[in-house]
Amino acid sequence: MSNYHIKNLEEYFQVYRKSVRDPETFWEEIAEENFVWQERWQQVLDFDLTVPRVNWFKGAKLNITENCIDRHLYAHGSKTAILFEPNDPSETSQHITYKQLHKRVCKFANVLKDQGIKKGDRVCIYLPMIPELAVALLACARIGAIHSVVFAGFSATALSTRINDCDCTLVVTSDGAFRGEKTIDLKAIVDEALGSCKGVKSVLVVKRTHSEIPMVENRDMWLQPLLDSASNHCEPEPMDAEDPLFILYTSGSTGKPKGMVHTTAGYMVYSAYTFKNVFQYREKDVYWCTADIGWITGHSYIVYGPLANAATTVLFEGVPSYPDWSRFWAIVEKHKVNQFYTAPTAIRALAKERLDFAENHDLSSLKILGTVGEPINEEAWHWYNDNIGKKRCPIVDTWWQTETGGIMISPIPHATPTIPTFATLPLPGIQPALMDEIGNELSGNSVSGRLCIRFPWPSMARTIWGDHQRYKDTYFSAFKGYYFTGDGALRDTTGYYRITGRVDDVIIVSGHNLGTAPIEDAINEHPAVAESAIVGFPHKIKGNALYGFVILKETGEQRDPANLRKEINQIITEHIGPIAKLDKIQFTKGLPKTRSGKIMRRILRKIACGETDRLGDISTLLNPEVVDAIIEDVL
Ligand code: 7RM
Repeated sequence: MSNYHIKNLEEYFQVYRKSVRDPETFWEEIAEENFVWQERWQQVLDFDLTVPRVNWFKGAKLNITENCIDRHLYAHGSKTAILFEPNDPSETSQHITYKQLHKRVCKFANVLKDQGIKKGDRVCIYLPMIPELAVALLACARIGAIHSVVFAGFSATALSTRINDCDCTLVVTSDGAFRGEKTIDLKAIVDEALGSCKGVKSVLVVKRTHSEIPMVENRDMWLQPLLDSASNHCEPEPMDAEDPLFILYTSGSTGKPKGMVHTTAGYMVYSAYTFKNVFQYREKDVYWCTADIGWITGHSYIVYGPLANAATTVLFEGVPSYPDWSRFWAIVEKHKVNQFYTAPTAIRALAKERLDFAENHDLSSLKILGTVGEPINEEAWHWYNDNIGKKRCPIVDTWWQTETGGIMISPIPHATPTIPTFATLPLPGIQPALMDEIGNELSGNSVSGRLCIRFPWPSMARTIWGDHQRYKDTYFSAFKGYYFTGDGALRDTTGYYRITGRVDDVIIVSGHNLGTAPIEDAINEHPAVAESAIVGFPHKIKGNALYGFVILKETGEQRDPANLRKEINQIITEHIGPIAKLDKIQFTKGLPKTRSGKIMRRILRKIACGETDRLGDISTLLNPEVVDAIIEDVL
């Protein structure tokens, strides 16, 4: 029996029990048998979750790109590593072999070096979904630079905040991006952002849209000529197991975004292990994850996990609706995709369209379907199962987070029987716990509570960049000795987990995690706005949509509400991006507040959801009378 590849339920239980009984031996065997190391570790695990301090494979030396590329060259050099499918279906797709990927990564790595980038430096990557994006990540990893990918849908303000937070000195971007029918001026956004990023010395620009763009002298350079003259050869930098591999920002419930730091060895081992098992990847399979590499799902399950397993991973530049809603299924047919991984919000959007978009394509290559990002509702699950998987493909409902680095709770296809809306069982090495509100762990089955993890796993984020205290406060303080996820969950009679959603102030809109605080901060900058509070409410396609309660200043009350609504969404678009726009904006005289001055979002949430008859106890409010006023005007 191999720990690395689980094939049936009995094996799962055996492996799981071993992983709990003796986590160190369990992970040590996996690390030893499935990766290449330049130097072996002295200790498998050293940790104290109260500090918190977590070290996996301490003392080991490795380079993740050697594991994702070099070691495959002998047996899989001519195999397609990255299968690029462009936005425009009439543009030819590209098959980048492991050999070609090796060359491209080495060249790019040398260009970074020529720009003075060295181990430990931070590089911001702001690119559309084109091969250079994956190559840029790997090129950073090759030389030990820490990449910080910023999703190319983010605004200039969001970009500059992230560049400054971790002091990036180099930015990789493109002239523009193709997204469906639109062409987006990415470089213009970067130029605007860099107006407030004094630390950035160079900008490397990939040519994609061939738009005319201004180049700033002594800062901006076209990438291609630099690549052309760079050497093919670049030795992989020896990295310590715990050297940071990347920073990826995620919204918090308060304040600025959190730069989650992932380190090298643990992240590699866990993303590779979970990719292999959750998607049951076999040598000739074509695997496709539709996420953007700007999110953790893209990092772990488009780039690192698949490449560490010598897989063929599809990289799609476009959107599901272009040229029409059959695009996903056309791609599945064209490339004979075997594993398909997407988000519930995409499934709901697709399910709303005509069925023949899917029916007109041959989907018989599909073996496994996956979902990630938010709870999947029963209706969407059945639509996916019936019309895409034709009831023959197991659906893996994978629960995890930016902070966890890899999939935590998920079925293993052909081992774990699936039930709609259940992420089912923890993967080997993962020890979930449910807690009640006063911090007691709930034992046994048929319980629900706050979802925590009781023991370290290799790919957990190690800190928040520049703010270890915040890392401790956010994840390790609510329940001493546990990692707190921020999610609620229930464990059913058989021990299966169902994730019920966030218990904090993060709202997931179309699979994007949005903190309410930054959106409120943006709105409050409008000269007519006094105060605001954002809550989520259920939305058929997006999962959740945003509802804003806004108190106007006196000057604002004289103004046309329709114009104000437009301006508020405009400010949000500028500060965060269009994904954070509000679906509903209600102007109100007051917000329900606790005596310590905190807005009671719980009440606003109920109002936004139309559950005004179940507001619960409002007697502790400072101003209970505003509640009735708000209900009267509800949209
Ligand atoms: C991978 C990713 C994390 C949050 C997480 C949950 C929610 C993710 C599921 C899910 C129910 C799922 N990272 N979430 N997957 N909820 N079922 N299968 O999404 O950092 O962007 O978001 O997403 O609330 O805490 S993330």
